[in-house]
Amino acid sequence: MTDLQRTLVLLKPDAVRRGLAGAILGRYEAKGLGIAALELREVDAAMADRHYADHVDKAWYPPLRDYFTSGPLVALVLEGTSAVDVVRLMNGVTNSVVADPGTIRGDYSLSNRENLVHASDSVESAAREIALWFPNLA
Ligand code: FUP
Repeated sequence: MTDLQRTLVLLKPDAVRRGLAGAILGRYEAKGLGIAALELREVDAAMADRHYADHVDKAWYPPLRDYFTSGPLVALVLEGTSAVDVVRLMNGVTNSVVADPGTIRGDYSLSNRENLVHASDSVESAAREIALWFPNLA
């Protein structure tokens, strides 16, 4: 059975600012994931709210939105076998302080907010997020 999936990945503004976009992208490529789309993007507050629709009412959302819109990010779609779960494992858990060494967050971040990367958390989320960020992707 093949399990070819696509997932929406963001190299968030801290990744670009810190010059880590290439190193992070290289990890995904070395794993064997393919790039289906990739674009440097400036994100406004309305786009942040659409992307984080599940979080907009949370107390920690306003500073998250400020961070998310603080500079350019790299939006991309990765594809490959079990891409949704594979990328989440590579990224590590949300709070980088406790993310496993060897994961992107575990190796490069010490923050629960500025944690470098976003990746869709399910096939359903991936479909929604890919449609939001890359509406013209076939
Ligand atoms: P993740 O799927 O790992 O990106 O995590 P969530 O969807 O739960 O949260 C989205 C983003 O909100 C995280 F990447 C970081 C931020 N966040 C905070 O700023 N504070 C929190 O307490 C939890 C998450």
